[in-house]
Amino acid sequence: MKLRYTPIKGYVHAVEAVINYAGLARRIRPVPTQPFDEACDLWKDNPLGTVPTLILNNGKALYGGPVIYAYLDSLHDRPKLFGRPGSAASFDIMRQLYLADGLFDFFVRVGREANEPKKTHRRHTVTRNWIKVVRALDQLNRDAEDWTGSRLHIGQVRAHTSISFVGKYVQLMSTMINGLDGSFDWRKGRPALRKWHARWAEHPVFTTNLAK
Ligand SMILES: N[C@@H](CCC(=O)N[C@@H](CS)C(=O)NCC(=O)O)C(=O)O
Repeated sequence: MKLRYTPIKGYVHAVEAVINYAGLARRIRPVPTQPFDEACDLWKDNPLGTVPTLILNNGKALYGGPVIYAYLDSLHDRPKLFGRPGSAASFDIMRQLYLADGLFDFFVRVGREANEPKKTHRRHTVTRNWIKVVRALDQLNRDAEDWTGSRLHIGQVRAHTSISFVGKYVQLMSTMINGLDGSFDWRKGRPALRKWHARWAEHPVFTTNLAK
């Protein structure tokens, strides 16, 4: 299989974590892809032109991170990251996946302002998107109160990778974007999430890199 991804450190992390968990690294060839490059032919595999996109061995493509995670989760015999299909728990796991994936997407939307000349930054757009990041973190902190001792699931995998990405880039982004506070620390006021994130930070699922 080929995985088309953006070679920004941390960006492809959730797919990597699922690949690590599932033990599938040998079956996947990472293909660096720049979706914002005019000449990029990603649209031939995925009309939406988004990464990640996974090209299966039969040539068919899967796109949308959560779709790819679900497919990869079907390929291993370990406890399933998506839980038991159809169970109440599985829907709550998917809700957390959607939340953590959305957190990441809204953070990226804030970051996209950096592509515009600084004086035309739309403060209202930055504020509106940023508040969603903050509220998603608050909800994940409430969810994390139940995560201690629970088996790793896809909501947690996406939460861990999204939060790490925010922590890694918020300060840098604030230097490029009007109205973004670079002193923001997602750990402050979110003790359950902080403790849980630290507990998994050095786990090979999250530290083994597929994409160079
Ligand atoms: N959460 C979504 C995000 C997909 C997404 O928007 N990826 C961005 C990463 S830069 C992209 O490819 N954008 C290309 C574009 O907006 O044209 C997923 O996991 O599929």
